[in-house]
Order: sequence, then structure tokens, then C-alpha cells
Amino acid sequence: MVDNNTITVTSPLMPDFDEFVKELKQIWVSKWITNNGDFHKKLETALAEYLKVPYLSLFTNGTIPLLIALQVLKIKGEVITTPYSFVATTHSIWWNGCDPVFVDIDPATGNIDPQKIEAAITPRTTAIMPVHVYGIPCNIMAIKEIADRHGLKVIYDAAHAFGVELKGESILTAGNLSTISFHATKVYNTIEGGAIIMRDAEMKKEIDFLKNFGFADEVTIVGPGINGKLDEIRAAYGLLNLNHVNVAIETRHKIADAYRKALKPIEGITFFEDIPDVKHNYGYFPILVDRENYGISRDELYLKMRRQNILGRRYFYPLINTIGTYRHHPSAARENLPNAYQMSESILCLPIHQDMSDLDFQRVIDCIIK
Ligand code: T4K
Repeated sequence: MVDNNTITVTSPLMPDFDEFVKELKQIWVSKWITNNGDFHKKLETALAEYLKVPYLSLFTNGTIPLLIALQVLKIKGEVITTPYSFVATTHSIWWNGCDPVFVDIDPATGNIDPQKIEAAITPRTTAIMPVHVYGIPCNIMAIKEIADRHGLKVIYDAAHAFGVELKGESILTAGNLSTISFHATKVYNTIEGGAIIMRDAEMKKEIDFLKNFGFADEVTIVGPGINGKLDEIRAAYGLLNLNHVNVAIETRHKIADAYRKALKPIEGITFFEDIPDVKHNYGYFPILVDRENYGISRDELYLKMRRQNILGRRYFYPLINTIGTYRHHPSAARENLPNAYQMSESILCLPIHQDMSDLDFQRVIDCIIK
């Protein structure tokens, strides 16, 4: 709980309460509360349509899809990934008994730099797991070209990429599989939730088995699955939220434009511009703080904001490669990841969400300017 005076980095998109209660009533009457119920089926269809993807399998969060994606593609050995992400990306590689190999990012996007991938490939490499950080698309063509040439699978962690399109096509169809998060802090949420996006029905069937302990039917267990199912209550909530997500994204877009206008004149503060041909979702508004030109460091600005009850977030700091479990791998060395360190030490995500008032916006700007 936060008080009214606090501005949070994001705020969950929520359905109308009375509408939700009506849906709850239906669930209560039916007594079908989980395991591929009607709301679950409807949400899968509605999301596939909204996101313009052929097939989608719903999950209870955005982390289990990463684990399952690696499982279903039978990924072993080394997986090339980025240190500049939320910890779930690398954790999923570790949970599959694989070794994460870190490759530096492109400072223009925050995403894995395709030009540095090839040097990290060894005979043990079987896959690449890039992340569309802040919903900014990776260089999917360059990554595909490298993966095809070396016979590698590509799993995109698209946790941030709800509704993101490149030249009118969903970014979620890139790679062998993509995963997404519908966590409360995302542009669109099912409270907790997530999905895997796949291109064929056979793959969806396999993934659906794996998220239900491996059950194909009452007596057939096709493999060592897990419980990754989304329940009916959250599916109903998600269906209602889908009615409001376009307006939420439009509001975020306006706030992003206003931030750019207000921050442009400030020396030492830079930000990402929209990319031509990309439909962005404005899930985050990251700025980069250059201490020398701005006058104070990113951390000093972060703390100054906190003192004024403005809760910006340092997504992504610390870098994943600095965590004990991962830091001993040679690819985790600071010298190997200069751009990731530079970004991680200067990034600050400003508050942006559909409930942000003009007054809140002005408070953030005043805090940064003064
Ligand atoms: N891959 C990537 C690239 C990811 O970024 C993530 C998750 C995943 C995979 C895994 O997906 P999930 O398994 O989570 O679905 C948040 C989220 O918990 C996490 O989903 C997200 N990425 C990550 C980047 O951020 P925190 O620790 O920053 O959340 P928290 O609780 O501090 O919330 C931030 C602010 O949001 C609060 O100050 C207030 C507001 N808030 C939050 C919640 C939960 C609300 O107003 N209401 C709420 O209910 O991790």
C-alpha cells in the first residue's frame, strides 16, 4: 500500500470493480475455478487475436514460461543471454541446468548486441535468449541470421513487449518461442500471469501438457511437466482488462511525449526515442543520467526523488552477472560488458502509468529540473 502523496513507477491497470464482481458471480455459480475453464479459453483466444499471434498458451506468471520454453526445445549446455534484464531471464537458464553466457548490450537500445554474439558461441552453445528490454525490439533479423548459421534456437524473453509491433507485425512471433509477463506492474496484467507465444498447434499442445504436470489425459503423462496454470479468477480479470488496455497505452504514450518535451532541454539527461516502424507500448520511461553534465549522479537523483515520495526504479541495476551464482563465469567479467555497466549505472525509470495525473507529472519534472 502506498499513500496518496506517493508517485509509484507504475500502477496496475484494473477492471471496473462492479464488472469484475459480475464475472466472479459466474465463476462462483459454475464452481469451475481453474484447469482450463471457460474464462481461460476465452482469454487465450482474445489475447492471441489482440496480439496478432497465431497461438498462445496462458501461464500463472512470466517466469514459468521461460522455464518451459527452454524445456520444450530441449535446450542443454550454454545459453547466450544478456546481463541487462530482470533476474528471471538468467534464473530460468540456471533452473534448466544450463550455463548462462553473458554478451554485452547495444547502448542504442539496451538489448543484446548481435555483433558480439558470435564471439560467445562455443561447441556447447544451443540457444540464445535475448530480451526486448522496455519493449524496445531486439535486432531480430541479425539474431535470426546468426542462430540459423550456427543451428541455435532463439527464445525471446518478451516480458515487456505486450502489443509491440514492428512494421505492423507482432514482435512476439520472432524466434522459436517468445514469452511474456502479465504481472501487475506491466502495461497489461492478469495480476500475476504470463504466456508463451508459438507458431504451430503441435507446439501449443506440447506446452499445454507441460504446464499441466505433463498430463495429456487422465492416465497419460507425456513428460515431467510442472504446474503453470492460470486460474479462472485471474483469466476473468484479464479479459476485462483487455477492454481498457488501448486507452492505457494511449495515456502512457502522451506521458512519454510530455516527458521528452520537458526533459529535452536538461543537460545530462537523455532518453530513448521512438523507433520508426515500431508500435511501442510505453511500459517504461527510462532516462540516462550523465553525472558530469547533469551535476548529480543517477543514485543521487534516485534518492532525491525518493525523499519527495517519487518512487523511480533502477531497472536494471544491479546487473545479473554480478549475482553470486553467475559472477564466476568468464563472460560475467566487467571488461566483457562495458555497455551494460554503463547503462546499469546511469538508468532510472520514471513513473509512467494510466493513473498518473498532470500534478504527478509536474512533480517528477520539477524534481529533476531543480
Ligand atoms: N523477464 C523480464 C524481462 C521481466 O522484467 C520479468 C518481470 C520477468 C521475466 C518475470 O515475469 P513475472 O514472473 O514477474 O511475471 C517487478 C515485477 O515483479 C516483475 O514482474 C518485473 N519483471 C520487474 C521488472 O518488476 P518489482 O520488484 O520492481 O515490483 P514492486 O513490487 O516493487 O512494484 C513496483 C511498483 O509498482 C511499486 O512501487 C508500486 C507499483 N505496484 C506494484 C504492485 C505489485 C502497485 O501499485 N500495485 C501492485 O500490486 O518487480
